This record gives sequence, C-alpha cells and structure tokens, in this order.
Amino acid sequence: MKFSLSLLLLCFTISAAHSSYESLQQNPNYHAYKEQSSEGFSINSKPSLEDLWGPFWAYQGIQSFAHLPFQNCLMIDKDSSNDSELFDIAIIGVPFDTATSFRSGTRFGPQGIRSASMRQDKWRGFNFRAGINPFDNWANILDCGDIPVTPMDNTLALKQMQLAYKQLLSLPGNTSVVPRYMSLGGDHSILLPILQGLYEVYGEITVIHFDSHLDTWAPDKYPSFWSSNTSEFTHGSMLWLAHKYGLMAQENNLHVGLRTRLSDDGWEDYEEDNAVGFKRIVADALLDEDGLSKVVDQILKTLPKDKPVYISVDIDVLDPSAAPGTGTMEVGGLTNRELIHILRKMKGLNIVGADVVEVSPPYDTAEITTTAAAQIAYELMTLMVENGPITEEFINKNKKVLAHSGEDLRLTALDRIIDEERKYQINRLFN
Ligand SMILES: [Mn+2]
Repeated sequence: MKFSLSLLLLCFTISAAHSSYESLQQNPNYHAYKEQSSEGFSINSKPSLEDLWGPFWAYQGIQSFAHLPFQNCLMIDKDSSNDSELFDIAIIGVPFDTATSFRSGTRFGPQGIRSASMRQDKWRGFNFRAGINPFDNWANILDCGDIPVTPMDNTLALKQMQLAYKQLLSLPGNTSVVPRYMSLGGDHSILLPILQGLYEVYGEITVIHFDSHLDTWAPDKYPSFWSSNTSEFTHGSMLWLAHKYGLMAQENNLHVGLRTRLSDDGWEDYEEDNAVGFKRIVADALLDEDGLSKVVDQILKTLPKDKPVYISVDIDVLDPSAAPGTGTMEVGGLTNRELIHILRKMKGLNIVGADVVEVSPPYDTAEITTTAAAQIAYELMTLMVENGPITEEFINKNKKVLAHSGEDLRLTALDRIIDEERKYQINRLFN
C-alpha cells in the first residue's frame, strides 16, 4: 500500500513537471505549474507593463507604510483638491522626540515603523482575525508622510503639530466625511495636538490609553526649580493638559497595561488620575483567573458605544522583551498576542483616530519593536475599516457635547500655552 502510494506520487510529479514546462514555453505570462486549460489562458495574450513591472517583492520599492500610495497630505489645498486626492484613512508620521523625560530617539520612529511594515501590502493584507483585508475594502488608505516638526523649539513644534492636524482633519474624506489618521510617533506628547484637532471635529473624545505609565501627571510631578509653560508640555503630562483644556470625556477614559512606580509614598498619582477622568487596568490583571477576558469585559463596559473613541498605544505597554526599542521601559508588560487580542475585541467601537508612539529605533534590536508597531498599526486600521465611514450624522450627534462646555474650548490649547509663556517671560524679565 505504501509502495503504490509512493509510485502514484512519483508519476504525478513527473507529469506535473512535464506539463508545467510546456506552459512556460508557450506562455511566459503564466506560472510554470499552470495547465494550458487554466482560466484566462490565451496563447496570444501580451503582457502589459503592469504585468511585467507591477508586482514586487516585499523588500523592494520606495518604502511607504505597507507599500500604500504616498501623498504629502499637508500639501493638499482643500479648496482646490480634486477627487483623486481624497482618502479615508491615512498614516501620518510625527517625528518629534524633544518632550521626553528619559531616552530620546523616537524621531526615527515613523521611518522605522514604515521600514518594518515592508512585508505588509494590499496583495497579502487579509486579516485572518478580522475576516477582511483593510487595504482592499471600502476605505481609500494611503501614507501621508511626516509632519515636518522642528527639533529646536517645543513651543514652535507644538504649534506646527497643532496646525498640521487641524489642516489634515479639515480635508474632506473620500467615502468618509472626515479622514481618520493613524499617527506614528514620535514621543507621546504628540497626543495633545491630535486630541486638540479631533476636538474641533467631534467635541470631547473618550481615550483608551495602552501604556505602562499614567501620562496624566501634573507638570510639577517632574520636580524642578526651573519651569516655563513650554517645559510643562511633556510625554508624561499631555493627558493632564488635554483634560485641563477640556478635550477629553470627563469620565470613562481608560488606561490598560499600567505598571509604573508611583510618586512619593502612596496613591496620590491615582487620585490625580481619577480627577483627569481615567479608570485603570494594570498589566497584572491579565494574570487573574480568566484575566484576559475580564480585561476585555471591563474595556467594553467602560467605553461608550455611541461616542467617538480614540486609541493611543504607547509601545511601552508591551513587555521590554517584546518592545526593547522605547524610551522608558517597564518590566512585566503585555505580549503582542495579548495586545492584538484585546484590540480585536474592540471591533464596533467608533474609532475616530489612533496612534502608535514611543517607538525608538536606536534602542531597538533586530527590528523587534518596529515590527510590533507596524502590526499594531495594521490592527488599528483594521478596526477603523470595520467601523465603516464616518457620517455627518455621527459628527452632529456628538458635537452637541460642545453646547454644555460653557467656555469657548475651541480656543486652542497651544495658543493658550504660547500666550501664557509670553506673559510668564515678560513678568520674569521686567517685573
Ligand atoms: Mn506614554
């Protein structure tokens, strides 16, 4: 029995090799193994230039994220843009790292993540966990390049980022009313101008924040005699500032993956975090019995189903073994598999934007961190596609939140910072 099966396989191999040789001779357009009777076979068909030079190997070509089409979206004039320029979801890099409290290097994050995304493309982009190919669905997705942020002056950098997001979010979408942005950091401070831009479109945003750290620290939690308003804009204080400027939901924002040491001798940091409107899930919660599903339940119970939600992923939420290339590592973190599992369970939420930040290629090893970040960005864009186009109705429904906010919160966080900075300096110098 064994012998006859081997013989049968041998005969099959010989005949397959023979017929593939014939096909190759007669029509080089087709793969060698295909029979002449294969669908689409024609002896007279001439290859197009696309046939000849369109397909590429993953490591070839000029590297945009996942080989997506590239367009400098900050150069699109919304008043004279044509339909061919419109898009629904876009990668935007924010190479800014001068608001870090420890190791810098995330200015190289966007290019590092793009490079690590080279094995992603539309052709093999089907997400088996989701059952869709995000790159080949309703959404027109592209790579918008980077915001050219200055590394010399954080006040100016914040102004640039804020204006960039305002401009990007004022572009019309292709199918969506407003495009969604998948931001690649950069240090975590970039979240402030992102939330500021989103606020002007949607009103208050609920934030789910995957991070080992709180990032709701008041600026004075970095003790120093020396202080200016600009020095208070950091990658550990941006959520505190976002709350101060009324950009986030008043409650039910959520941290996932916390394990940072806390200030002084107690729970003061958590109390302040409560006041900023956050609930907390620590990394150790995953070790409880049914920890992973309990964490997912808590996330779904906390986040609103009918309001705009923003997902911010600080790569340091992953264990340092899974993400060594970051500025402020904390041991005892999530695996990639856990994080992706949790993100997949967030299908159906109204994700209006997302980021992956704190990716620092100079500290990375063997592209471990950038590859994780590229996969997480892919999962986040999958969620955006699953949620469908953003509609005028959705925006109008949520903008009502603004009516209750009293103060004119459209005044930009940044203009206030600059204004306060100016007054502070004048007082200091001349009074
Ligand atoms: Mn962070």
